[in-house]
Amino acid sequence: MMKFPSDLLEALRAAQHIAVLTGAGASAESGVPTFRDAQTGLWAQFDPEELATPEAFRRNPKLVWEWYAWRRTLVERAQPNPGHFALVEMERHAPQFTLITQNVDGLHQLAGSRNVIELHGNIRRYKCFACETPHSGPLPEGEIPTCASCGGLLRPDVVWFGECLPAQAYRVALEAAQTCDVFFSVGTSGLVEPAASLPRIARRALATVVTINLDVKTEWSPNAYAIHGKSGEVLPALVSAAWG
Ligand code: BV8
Ligand code: ZN
Repeated sequence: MMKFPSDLLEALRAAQHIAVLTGAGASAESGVPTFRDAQTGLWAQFDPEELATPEAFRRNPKLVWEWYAWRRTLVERAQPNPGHFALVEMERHAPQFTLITQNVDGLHQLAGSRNVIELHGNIRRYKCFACETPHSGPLPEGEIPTCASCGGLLRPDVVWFGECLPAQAYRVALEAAQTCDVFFSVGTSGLVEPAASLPRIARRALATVVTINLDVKTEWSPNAYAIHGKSGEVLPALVSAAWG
């Protein structure tokens, strides 16, 4: 049975507003490869930061399209894991709860989380590369489907490197980091800006910050808790320790 410091459990129970930022590590136990090791097999020779850019799509739309189609099949096979469900449970206990995700797999919504802030879009949605019109319904056949209104190429509705985040999504995420009582950073390498700054902003705003990751050593300091472990194991244990 995992043990947690009593002051952390008290902070969770007393929190008016809990904010959570998730990264690829939160979906790893659902079988979705994390962003940086998503390059297994066929894609081992590509750098995701090279493929996830508008330049790559302009240069070689077919390659980028195939990469996303491959990742989408992995996502469509994936099911939410106990970490996703623990966040649904946590949302029930916090008077105010803001779930911010960098993930594009839609697994939080599938688990039952309600207002999910998708900072980097969603691989299950498409839009036109030329006119940005969102595409709805099944994808038209063909090598690269085209836009019904302007004939431009369709692209995944995700935020590529060098592209701005959806303004409203980022505004809500920033506001949550600045005003929440407890901020969780779950399964993210903290490399990609501006999402990576959110935990620092929360810390500066005197929130209690909880980091759950495989690449941290467990250490508890006042209002800053690093917990080494798998999010699919730590989150359910923490939620039941705090709220029974
Ligand atoms: C922007 C969607 C303003 C696409 C993603 C130079 C030139 C141009 C830009 C920049 C530059 N320098 C910096 C920038 C900004 C750039 C950036 O930050 N680059 C980095 C790489 C240096 N950011 C941007 O471009 C952003 N836009 O800044 O706009 C602007 C405009 C114009 C010009 C300049 C600036 C847009 C960034 C969004 C990119 N899109 N995804 C797609 O998915 O294909 S980012 C992608 O990587 C993911 O979405 C994810 O968000 C991100 C980070 O990955 P993580 O989620 O952290 O996953 P990772 O694999 O890295 O780590 C997994 C972690 O989980 C690890 O720590 C591991 O230990 C842990 N883990 C594993 N298993 C578990 C676990 N933990 C717990 N339990 C487990 N079971
Ligand atoms: Zn179009």
